[in-house]
Amino acid sequence: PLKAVIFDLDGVIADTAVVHHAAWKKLADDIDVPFDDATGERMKGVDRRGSLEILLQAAPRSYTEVEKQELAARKNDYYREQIEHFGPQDLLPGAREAIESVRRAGLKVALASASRNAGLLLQRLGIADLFDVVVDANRISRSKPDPEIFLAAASALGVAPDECIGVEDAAAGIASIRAAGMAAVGIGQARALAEADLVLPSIAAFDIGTLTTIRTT
Ligand code: B16
Ligand code: MG
Repeated sequence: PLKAVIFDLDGVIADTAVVHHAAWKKLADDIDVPFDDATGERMKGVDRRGSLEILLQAAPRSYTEVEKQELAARKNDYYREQIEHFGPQDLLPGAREAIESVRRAGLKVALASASRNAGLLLQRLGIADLFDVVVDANRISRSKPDPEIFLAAASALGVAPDECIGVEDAAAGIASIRAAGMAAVGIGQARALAEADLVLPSIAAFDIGTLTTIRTT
């Protein structure tokens, strides 16, 4: 039986996917590296350092380790400047209701975010107390699409992977959920999330009542 729902943060609960995108675009412009929407899509759900490596694939020269650390830190500064001003108004429409509906149904709720800024964001958004468990990049060693983060969340909740649904906006995240042996709900465009068991256009369409029977095949 379904016992828990594990939510991604960026792009599912908070409208931060566009903020990450804008921060990477600003960094790309700083160093004259081309950056298009397809590159931004590939970065979704991938941790900061992994995202930088994706950006630098299009760079005309190579960068030293010290330079890469500076670039990753600079991108994070750009990102933090924006989320400093975040509040409950930056929750995606229907996000709080989706989480609350899961709790009301008697299921457990966890967060699985690749973002090292997840804790700060949950505070700003005013939803930190809605989660039984929060797993972010600070607590795992292998980034999405590896299943580690979703498996860690299930383990901390004390439930089996096949008793969980994972909710994600990124292809790397859907892959992580499926590799963990969970049912995957994609949020966004079906084309980008073909591996999901079900794709919803936004978190506002999330209905726990219709999800209790969804299973991986
Ligand atoms: P940070 P999620 C991910 O969060 C984002 O989707 C991804 O674009 C970002 O690069 C990553 O977090 C790392 O974020 O630089 O704040 O540590 O979607 O897994 O909640
Ligand atoms: Mg995401």
